[in-house]
Amino acid sequence: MLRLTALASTAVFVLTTSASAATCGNTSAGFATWKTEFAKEAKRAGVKGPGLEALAQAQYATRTIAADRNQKSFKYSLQKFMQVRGADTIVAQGRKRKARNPKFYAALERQYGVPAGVLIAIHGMETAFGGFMGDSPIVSAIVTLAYDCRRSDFFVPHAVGALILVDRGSITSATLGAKHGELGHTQFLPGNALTYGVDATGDGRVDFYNITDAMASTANYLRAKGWKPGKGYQPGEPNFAAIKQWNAASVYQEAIAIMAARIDQ
Ligand SMILES: [Ca+2]
Repeated sequence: MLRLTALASTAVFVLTTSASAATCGNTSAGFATWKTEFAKEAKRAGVKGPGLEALAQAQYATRTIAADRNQKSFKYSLQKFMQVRGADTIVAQGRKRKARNPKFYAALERQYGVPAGVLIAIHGMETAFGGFMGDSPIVSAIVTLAYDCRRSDFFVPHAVGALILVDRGSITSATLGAKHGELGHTQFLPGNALTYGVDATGDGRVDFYNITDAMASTANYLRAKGWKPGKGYQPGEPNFAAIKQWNAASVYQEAIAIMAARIDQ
């Protein structure tokens, strides 16, 4: 959720807003009509049969809208934030995860330049290493946010992204994620999942609920955001800029850098 502002600048689709754009709404009342209108836009953006079917089946996501309207602004100090998010536990578990699977993380660093600590810290922070990846149906959540008038422009490209992910077999109507449609081990928004997803297992499918695909996709995202292999990632060092692209909150960015360094020690 914190990531949304940062990602606003990295929307992956350019959809022409025309007079025919579907009309947003602030209650469930217009949702069915909107879906019919939006299906035309989605089709123009390249969504095929399975994605359009998922759109038709999408339900108005009441819990998502409630969460979206109740977002609190973020005022923790770095120290408090790290305490609340269990940084010490993430570091301790992260070191064990790295020690258990050194070849996997070494291979990711060879390919993308991103060290294990950064990927593991993000994984720990986003979902407690896959322990909780959300309980909201992604397509319904993201389509509802695209329909809702509050931030329609931001979410429309992610809704289209989610429908294309359905077309490609990465997700289905039933796939669960966070309340704003973030999916998988590291909670990509759907449009970013589509752009940066990597099939690292080689089974022909980008599966963000598979740790191999998810971690490679995360490394690929950071690399695409300018990660420089072998350079530092603390504040003031070259790769901190890439971490900033992951999440807009400065305490989150600094916490990731600190935890990553401790895991990489
Ligand atoms: Ca795969």
